[in-house]
Amino acid sequence: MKYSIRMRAAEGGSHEEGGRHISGAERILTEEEIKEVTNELIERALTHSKGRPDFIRITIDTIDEEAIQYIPALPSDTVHVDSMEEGRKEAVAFLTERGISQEAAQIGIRTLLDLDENMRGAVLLDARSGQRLDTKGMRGIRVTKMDFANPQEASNVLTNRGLPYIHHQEAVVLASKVLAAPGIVGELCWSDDPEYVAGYVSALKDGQGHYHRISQMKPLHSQNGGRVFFLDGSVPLAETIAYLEKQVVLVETPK
Ligand code: WAQ
Ligand code: MG
Repeated sequence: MKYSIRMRAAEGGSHEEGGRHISGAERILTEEEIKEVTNELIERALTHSKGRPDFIRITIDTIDEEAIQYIPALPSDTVHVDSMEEGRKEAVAFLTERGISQEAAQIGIRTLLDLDENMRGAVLLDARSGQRLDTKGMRGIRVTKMDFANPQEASNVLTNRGLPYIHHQEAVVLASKVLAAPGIVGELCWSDDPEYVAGYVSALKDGQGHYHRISQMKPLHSQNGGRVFFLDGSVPLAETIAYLEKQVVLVETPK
């Protein structure tokens, strides 16, 4: 039996009451692993650099193992930039080389820069017009029910590759699921954690997805951050959202 574990934490009340989003995480675990990892997630929520939450919710559901989809991890590379301005230009260039319009890519960057508080989920934008497609306001769409198929092995592989950061490792899982979703052709992200200035873009080229890590997307000590998913309109919006929120996905160890 496997379980989906999700954690979200906020300050100033729950998210529903307008509390400020502090942190969230999702894992897929066996029964033996649940207790230990639940403790880790609580510890992580309580010691987050964005502040101390007064609301923490842990949700645990069983999952149907027959429904698990196994997908490869996106291959990744890192580009080192000298400034956040250069980082954002690099993000736009990567996305526009992969079929996302200049306008949509720029709107994506602007949307994240304009956030004056953190969202819990992502903003969905049309990859051509840049128009917002979801109607979730400051909540956004939250991707859940995903993990590495073999978290320890995946973490070792990425650590040996010079990427020991939990931010990176979790982002590879999320980005791999997101780009596997029907109708999604790209993503833009940088962290809302004040000390983590790296971000990434991902997109498809000739059907192959790629994760492009960018060393700087924002100033140090800033809590600005978020996620934008770009959609091509090839499937109904509800189908994309159902995949993001409900499909159980395990990501294979990066090659
Ligand atoms: N579903 C949708 N949106 C999410 C989710 C999720 N499960 N988790 C986070 N977000 C959104 C939300 O708006 C957060 O405010 C924002 O993303 C940033 O979340 O390779 O750590 O967890 O080194 O702070 C980039 C890694 C790390 C770059 C990103 O995001 C690299 C990161 P954080
Ligand atoms: Mg964060």
